[in-house]
Order: sequence, then structure tokens, then C-alpha cells
Amino acid sequence: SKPTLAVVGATGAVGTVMLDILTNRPDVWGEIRLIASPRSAGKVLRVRGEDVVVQALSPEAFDGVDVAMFDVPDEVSAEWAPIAVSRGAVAVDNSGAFRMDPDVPLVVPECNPEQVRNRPKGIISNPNCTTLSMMAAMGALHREYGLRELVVASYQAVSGAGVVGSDRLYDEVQALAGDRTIGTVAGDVRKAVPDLSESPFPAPIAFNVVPWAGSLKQDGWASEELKVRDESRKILGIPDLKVSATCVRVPVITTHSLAVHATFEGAVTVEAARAILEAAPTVVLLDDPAEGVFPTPADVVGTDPTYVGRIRQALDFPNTLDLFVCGDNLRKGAALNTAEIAELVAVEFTG
Ligand code: 2RA
Repeated sequence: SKPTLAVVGATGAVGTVMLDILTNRPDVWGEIRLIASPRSAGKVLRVRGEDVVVQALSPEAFDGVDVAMFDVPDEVSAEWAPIAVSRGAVAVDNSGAFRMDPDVPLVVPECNPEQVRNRPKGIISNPNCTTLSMMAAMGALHREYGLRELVVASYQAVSGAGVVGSDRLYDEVQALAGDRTIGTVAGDVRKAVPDLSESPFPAPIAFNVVPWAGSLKQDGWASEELKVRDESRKILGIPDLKVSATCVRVPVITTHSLAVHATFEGAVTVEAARAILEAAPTVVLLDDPAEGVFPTPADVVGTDPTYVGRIRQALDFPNTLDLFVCGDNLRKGAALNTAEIAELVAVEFTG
């Protein structure tokens, strides 16, 4: 019979997209159980065209569950994913709690699908959306050329910080709209937006860019920047990959973008890279600048592929390509990749 799936965190930004994805993908699941914090329990959500009552997170909620997806904060996953496993489920976790655990695979189906079976703790991790947004493209180029170095700047959407992130940008834009002097004097945006102590971002995000994502780590690095480094190495299986990232939040609701400077073992050509990316099933090439064709977040949001454009041979670096990548941070960056991992596990139940 078809396996039972639990979606933990069903009411959050990623959970909401997950219900849409589960409704529209080939249906491999028997029961789909929705689980959330006690605060959200009792809510009725629609999935696969049916109303489902959200259950409160409890050990018993996992009884009979074969695969449990977690889209919840790190500390909730750290506590509850092992509980789901102890009740017999395989946990597919989208938090940062287990990603760098050597006994937990970090899976992108385009790069390392075989790793789903290598899960001594019964837990499989889904990568951070910033790393994940470029992995399908970088994995395809790595297989052909051997990746050596990645220098990345991200342009991250506010929904990466959850529903509070999107709400904050809408609120700030509303506070600023209509005043045609805004953005002309230092500090005027900061004065006009709602109290920053209530924002998930450390500076105004409307009419601005904020060079910060995540929490402060050693030597001035942001946690998000270290995740790009650590997770890219693990997913691509290149432990000594040289990576340097600068993560920036931009006033985009959903879809992360990355400017990537990727260096390979030998010389690379734009033509060959285009052919490789065109052949990659989940990558879409949008690269005709003369016609104004390149990926932008506003044109990509709500879709599944990884979009690549602006592919250039770096002028002073013969082994290096520069390119621009966009991917929906809630879909491939989070819910879709989690669903794809869970489907790889579901095959074990249905053969
Ligand atoms: C962000 N990648 O964009 C992080 C967390 N989802 O904020």
C-alpha cells in the first residue's frame, strides 16, 4: 500500500507551498497527515483537493507515519525529527539542525540521489535554499568540468525568512509608497519604515539592499555564507572546494538569485557550458541579453526549474565562468526538493 506522509510545519511559508506541490505532483502517498504547533492545531488546510485538519505536534502524531517532512525552526527539528524516527518514520528535514552531521545525507536529487539510502540516523537533510538554488546547475557543470572554486554573491528574497519576512517588505513598501522624495536623503527610509526592532532584517529592506542573512559567526561571517560553503562541498562531494560567499537580502518577495564565479579544473567555453545546462532536465537557460533575455526573480517565482543566464567566460580567468542563477527559494529551494527526496524514499515502500 502507499506510504503515509506527515508534513510538520504545514502552516508556515514552506509548508504552504508544500501543500500545493503535493497537490500537483504525481501522487505517491496514501494518507497525508498535517502537523503543526499546538497554536495551529485544528486549522483546516486543503491538500490534494481534500480538507485536512491540522494535528498538534506530539509523539503519537507520528504513529503509522512512513515519511515525515519537517519545515520548522532548527530547534524544533533537532528535538522532533529523532522522535519521528523513533516512531518508525524516515525524517526529511529542511532545517539546519542536521545538515552537516556526517551521519545525515544532504541531498539534491540532481546531484547525489544515491545518498538517500545512506541514512544511519533515519534522517535526510534538505539543503539551505541559497545553496540549493544553484546546485542543479553547478552539479551539471561539475560533472563535466570538475569544479574547483566558487565565488558567490546572493540576492536573497525576503520569504527566505518566512512569512514574517514577506509581511515586513509589504509593510515597509506601504509605509514608503506615494512619497516621491523617499530615497534621496541618508536615513530617510530608515525613519519612514515601521520600528526596525520588529523586523527580521537588520536594516530597511524596502528601497534598499541589506548585506546580511542569518546570524553572526566567527570573524564577521554570516551563518548563511558559511552554509553556502559547507553545504556546497557536501552536496557536490568536493571536501576541498574553495568557496567564498557574500549573502545579501534584496526587496524581492520570493526567488533567490546568485551571481556565480565558478572555476573549473581546465579551460571552459561558454558554448559547451550552454550545451550542458540545456541538457540538464531541471535547468532552463535564459541567455540572450541582446533580446533582454535573462532570468529575473519576478519572472521565475512560482516555477520549479533552476534558471541560468548571463553566461560569460571570465575575461582574466581562463578556467572560470561567470553566470547568474535564479530559483524559487520556497519551491526548488525548499518544498520541492524536500518532496523529491521524500518521493525517493517512498519508492522503497512501493517498490
Ligand atoms: C534565508 N536561506 O533565505 C535562508 C533561510 N531559509 O533566509
